[in-house]
Parts: sequence; structure tokens; C-alpha cells
Amino acid sequence: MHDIDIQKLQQGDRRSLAKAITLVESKRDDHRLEAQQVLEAALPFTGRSLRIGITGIPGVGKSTFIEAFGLHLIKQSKKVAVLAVDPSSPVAGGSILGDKTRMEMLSREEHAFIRPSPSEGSLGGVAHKTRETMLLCEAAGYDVILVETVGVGQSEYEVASMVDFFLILMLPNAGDELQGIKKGILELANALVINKADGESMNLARQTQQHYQNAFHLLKDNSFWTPRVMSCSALEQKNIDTIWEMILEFQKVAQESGIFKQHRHQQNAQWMSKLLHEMMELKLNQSESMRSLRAQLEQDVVQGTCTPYAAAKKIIERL
Ligand SMILES: Nc1nc2c(ncn2[C@@H]2O[C@H](COP(=O)(O)OP(=O)(O)OP(=O)(O)O)[C@@H](O)[C@H]2O)c(=O)[nH]1
Ligand SMILES: [Mg+2]
Repeated sequence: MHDIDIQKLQQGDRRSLAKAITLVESKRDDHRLEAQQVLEAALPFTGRSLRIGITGIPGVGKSTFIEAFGLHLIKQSKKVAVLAVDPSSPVAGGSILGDKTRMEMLSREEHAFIRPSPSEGSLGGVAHKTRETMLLCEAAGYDVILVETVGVGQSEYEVASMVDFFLILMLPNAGDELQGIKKGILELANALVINKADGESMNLARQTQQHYQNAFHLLKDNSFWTPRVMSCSALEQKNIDTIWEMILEFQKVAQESGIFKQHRHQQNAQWMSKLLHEMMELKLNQSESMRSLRAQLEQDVVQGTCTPYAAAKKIIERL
């Protein structure tokens, strides 16, 4: 039994929060039910924080940025939670926040909560329960939730679908067109921030900023917000305050136009769809007869004796 005290969690008790997250991340069937109950109890206390997604290729400075940004937020009397989405790809090489020393200062702060996500072996394990974890942090009174993900693939879409503001960090390198970031991902951005704008890279950073500013002008401009292009030095903590002000401006504009709420409602609809898929999978795997029917039909499809459509239909009918 996990025995999670929602009241304590709501008062910001870190142990209760950590325990609740562990429960939510568990894959055991009996834990799932319990996790659902905890989430439902926490739900009335969620929705009040600002959710920010931060991505960028390995080495761009995400951890350094989040530490500087988090410390700045704490100075503004905010409570900050940092969550990591771990794509666990061989490229990323395991847990993003495995090397916690990089956020040493932030992790020592009483008003910061840092939670690395567990390494997931499987495909589709991306953003594993990050949304649920986020809600638990909100219930525990964190004002700003920072979700870090490595800019190497699918996880950005997942993260973008659960945050209010999506920020991409870039290197000061104007020559290198998209710096390994896919164009589609660039379109998710509410802001691009050129990091490492310090020392000898100052000029290059300025050029890169100009470059992306032009690129964004060519991109869409039919929304309420034109993506901003800024630069900063996470290492020297320069311009971190300006980035926070820009995000606050976004929040204000989005809230006043009603888009902030609308966006969250749409995200909830997407989430429901995702849960529905998950629950169906779970149900399919629960009974022996369903498992064997599925295996048999898969064989038939592979051998060409049954169409994928007909096979899927048979399974759904049996469900
Ligand atoms: N000059 C300079 N170096 C920086 C800056 N931000 C980060 N770095 C350095 O860049 C390296 C990578 O920084 P991290 O914060 O670990 O980068 P990351 O994006 O979290 O990397 P992964 O976790 O591997 O994806 C470190 O050596 C940092 O000290 C910056 O603003 N200026
Ligand atoms: Mg990192």
C-alpha cells in the first residue's frame, strides 16, 4: 500500500509528492488503480501553474539554462518543478537528469523540485506519465513546471502537447541551418533562444538570432503570437530575466484572448484519446483469449491471408 496523503501532498510535502509520482509511474496493474484514485483526488487542485516545455539538442545547455531560469523564478517567489522526459534513445544515452550535479544549486533550493524520469526501454515510453507527474506537482503548489526534453525526436511533440509555452534552445551557429532540429519541431516553438551568447560567440549569436528572426517572418503569422527569437547566456545568467518577462507577456496575451484555456481544453481532448488507446491496449493484453486471437490474426496478416482492416475489426468486435 502506498498510503498517499493527498492533504499533505497539497500542502507541498515533498515526500508525499515523490511517493505519488512513483505510484503513477508504476506499471503494476494494482498500482494503476491506486494511481488513478490519487490523480482524481489531486485533480481539483491542478491547473493553476504555468507549464513550460524546453527542448534542444544534447549539449545546447538545457540543464544549465533550467538551473539559471529556475533560480531566477525562485527569486520571484515562485515554486518550480523540473521534470524530464527521457526518450531513452541510444542517442540521448539514458536519463537526462541522471547527471543531477548540473543542477546542483537548484536542487538545493527549498522551492525547487527536480524529478528525472525513469529510463524506459520500450518504444512509445516517451513522456512516460509526465503529464500525470505534472498534475501532481501542480497539486503540490508548484507555480511553474519546466519540462525538459532532448531535441532528437518524437518526445518534443509529446511535450508540446502538454505545455502552455514551448521553448527551443539553439546554439550560436548561423551557418548550420536547423542544427539538427526538425523543421516541424521549429513550428511548435513559441520562442527560440540562442544560448551561449557569451565570450567569443557574441557576434555569432547575434547573426544566428537575425537568421531565425527572418526565418520566422517567412513562417506563419496568423496566430495571436509570433514566435520570439532571443539570445541568452545560461552560464553567465544573462538575459534570463528578459526571457521570463517574454513568457509572462505570452501568458497575458493568451489569457486575455481566451486561447490559453482553449489550448488546454484541446490538450485534454488529445490526452483522453491517448488514454483511450492505452486502456484498449491494456484490455487487449489482459485476457488470454484476446492475446491469442491477436497473435493469430497478426500471423494471418503477415501471411497475407487476412487484411489488416479485417483483423482489426475482428478484435474490436470481440472487445
Ligand atoms: N559558454 C557557455 N557554455 C554553456 C552555456 N550553457 C551551457 N554551457 C555549457 O555547455 C555544456 C552543456 O551544457 P548542459 O546544460 O549540460 O547541456 P544539455 O543541453 O543539458 O545537455 P544534455 O543533457 O546532454 O542534452 C556544459 O559544459 C555547459 O557548461 C552558456 O550559456 N555559455
Ligand atoms: Mg541536460
